Amino acid sequence: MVRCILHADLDAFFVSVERVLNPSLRGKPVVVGGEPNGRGVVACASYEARAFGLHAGMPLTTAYRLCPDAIFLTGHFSHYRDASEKFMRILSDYSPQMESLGIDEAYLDLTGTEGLFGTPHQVARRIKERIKAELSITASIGIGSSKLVAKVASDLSKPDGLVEVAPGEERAFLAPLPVAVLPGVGRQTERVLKGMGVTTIGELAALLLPLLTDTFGVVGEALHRHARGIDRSPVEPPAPAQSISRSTTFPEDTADRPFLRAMLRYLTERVCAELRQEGKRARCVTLTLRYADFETITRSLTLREVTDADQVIFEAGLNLLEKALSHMRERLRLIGVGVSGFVGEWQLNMLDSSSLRLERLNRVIDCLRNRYGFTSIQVGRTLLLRHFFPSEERGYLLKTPCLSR
Ligand code: TTP
Ligand code: MG
Repeated sequence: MVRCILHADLDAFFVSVERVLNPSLRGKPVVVGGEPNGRGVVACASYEARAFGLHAGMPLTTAYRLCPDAIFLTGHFSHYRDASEKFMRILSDYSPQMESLGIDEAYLDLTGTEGLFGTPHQVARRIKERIKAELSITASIGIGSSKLVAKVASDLSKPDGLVEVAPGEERAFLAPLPVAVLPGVGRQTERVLKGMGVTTIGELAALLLPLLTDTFGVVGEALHRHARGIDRSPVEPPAPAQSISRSTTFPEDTADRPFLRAMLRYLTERVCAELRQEGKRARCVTLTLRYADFETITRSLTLREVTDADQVIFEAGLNLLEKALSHMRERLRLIGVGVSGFVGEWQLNMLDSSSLRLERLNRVIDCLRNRYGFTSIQVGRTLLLRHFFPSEERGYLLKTPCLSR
């Protein structure tokens, strides 16, 4: 049976949300990622900034050199999360089969939904209109018989576009496009293909399978299929996260121990708030440290009992941190903490009375934070972060907030 897959991706997502918060940014080159003299990279460049060669992943200092007139913003991650949740809710109204990828894109399997919602084209128009009306931002949508074709179509239609590839037209649609638009074709593969005289997908599709498998191994088979527009992968919800983590790069490399402990405590609280929200408890705690020279070390510890308590996970993380600090060889640029080894509620043993007390205390703290903001209630240890970071509704505004799970 021919499937019908829709791929939706928000345009210049972080910048688009910033423009809702501050409409005077419209029509201007805008970069979300940090101060132009900062140490980070571009997370999102507006289309006006892209005209100067700016793109995601470029060091901010390079971005500033190429486009000194751009407006550089640190960003508002809690707003991006809210917008992302609303976007995903809109999409989920049109099919139970949905697969979200990251923060601003998702696939919907619309096969067989025509009787309910109209043609895929009508559904796509409706989704675009609702995103504009409810979020004041634009999305690009691709429709095709596979995830591959739908994604390439939506990328091609950007910004604010809608491209539908009719069944049977897949190969002709892909043929003139450069090989790099295919998923999995990175710089290295692109270079090798160029050496073989192949720059377009049509040229790739003309190559014989044995030549591709000799050159690329199993990846060669995928290239052969994809170049013909064949992709049978199903639309399915992403597997539940196996870990939850938070990390941040410091404004400056540091060896300030009270600051490092405070940062660890704060990031642990963020991790545990999510853990409790998901109704999970964890057994394993992992600390990540990155030195100024980018060498990264991770240290893990397994707890005797599973827990979702800030206090217990912080104790474990602090233990790991103190050990690492005792032979710290230079200043640090990043700290992160993560938990894994989850169990759901039903696997819990009876909690002892001190665990129950912590449990009740943390629920009250969660309620207060949900109502009055994350920094409305703090332990003494994290108070010194006030001198380093401004706070916003959901916590401190870190230089590089991390959305990883
Ligand atoms: P993308 O959808 O890849 O990019 P985009 O929405 O900014 O632009 P486009 O119109 O081309 O879709 O990523 C979505 C958001 O994810 C982006 O706004 C910022 C964030 N992001 C990063 O933080 N770092 C990155 O390297 C990339 C690629 C994205
Ligand atoms: Mg996008």
